[in-house]
Amino acid sequence: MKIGITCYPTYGGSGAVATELGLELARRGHEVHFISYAQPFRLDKFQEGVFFHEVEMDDYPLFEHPPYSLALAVAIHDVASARGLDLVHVHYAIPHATSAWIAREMGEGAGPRVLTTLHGTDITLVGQHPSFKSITRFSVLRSDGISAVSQYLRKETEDRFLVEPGRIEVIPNFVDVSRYRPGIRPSLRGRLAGEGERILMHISNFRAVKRVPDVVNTFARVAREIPARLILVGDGPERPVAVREAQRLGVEDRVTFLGKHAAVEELLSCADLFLLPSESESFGLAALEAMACGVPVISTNVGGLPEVVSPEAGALLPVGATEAMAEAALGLLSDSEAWRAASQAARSIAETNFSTEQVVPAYEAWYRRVIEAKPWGNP
Ligand code: GMT
Repeated sequence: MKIGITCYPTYGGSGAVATELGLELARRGHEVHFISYAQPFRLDKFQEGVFFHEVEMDDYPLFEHPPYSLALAVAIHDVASARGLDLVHVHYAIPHATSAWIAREMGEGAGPRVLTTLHGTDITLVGQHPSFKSITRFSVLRSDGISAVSQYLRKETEDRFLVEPGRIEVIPNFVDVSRYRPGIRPSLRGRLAGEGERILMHISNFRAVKRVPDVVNTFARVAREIPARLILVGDGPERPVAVREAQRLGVEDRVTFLGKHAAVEELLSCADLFLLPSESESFGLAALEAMACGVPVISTNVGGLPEVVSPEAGALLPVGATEAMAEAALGLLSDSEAWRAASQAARSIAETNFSTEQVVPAYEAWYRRVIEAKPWGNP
């Protein structure tokens, strides 16, 4: 198949999943065209069958906000007609589903099928804002296929956008369990933490929804009891808040801010525990990547997280329950048998439910079903 993929190129789960999917589809013999305003952060190496098309934007003094959605629609339309795309698969509805819908209309009956994967805040937060809600619902419903990354997000979308049951498929996020695995580069551990220190890790885009201060708070309680280091990977608006929280709690010398990293598997496989105390999470890709590396996860029990993290692989606790999170962390970090069991369970869940080999064929089957069905709006 000839497949267009549009995603956000920036640090975050939806762009990561879209890129890993495109790369794997190309390995399976498909021709894959990424269309976005910049090269997706995980698209960092040449791979046969993969092309990147940068959306051209002409700035003009009249525009305080250059209309990216329109430029993207034109880029999708141009790539689709020049390369004969069978379908365009957009990740994150806003504005991608709208641009893809315009591109299909521009094809006047010969445009590509449009498939939209919903990732989370495109439905639960940004998509609820009055300035986006009606256009988001309109464009999502006009997609030829709609998928959500968890049962939770499917239900939220059905309820909030009044979508009839059965229209949204659930295809979960996935992880390459041969790349994300335990013990990738053990020598790195000594560079991340001191001798005898346990490593707690958090990876995110440091937005308020991730509750990074809760990560620091949980860590500070753990660090009072055992030698430990917190490694924070990523960057975003809450980073200064996390720095202040570490200073306030007197643990700033035990917290390392590593900034953004595209390849996180080497870091993850050195961790002893992954913390994800988010306010809301439709899936929690970083938790899955940690689990694949055999790292137990302590997360909140919200959104789609219970579909990914299980109590056997760590702990699921209420939002803001940092004391209970610290207790669970100490329980695992001071009992090697319990830690080993959780680590094995984490790896086994990733292998059994979320491997590339299981999930990417589900995307291919979905593509085939959508191509074989009549285009949207043709009864
Ligand atoms: O929705 C967002 O805030 C952004 C998005 C992203 O690009 O990271 O995150 C969502 O998509 C990820 C990939 O499917 C999921 O793992 C995250 O749980 C989800 N974030 C939220 O629901 C807050």
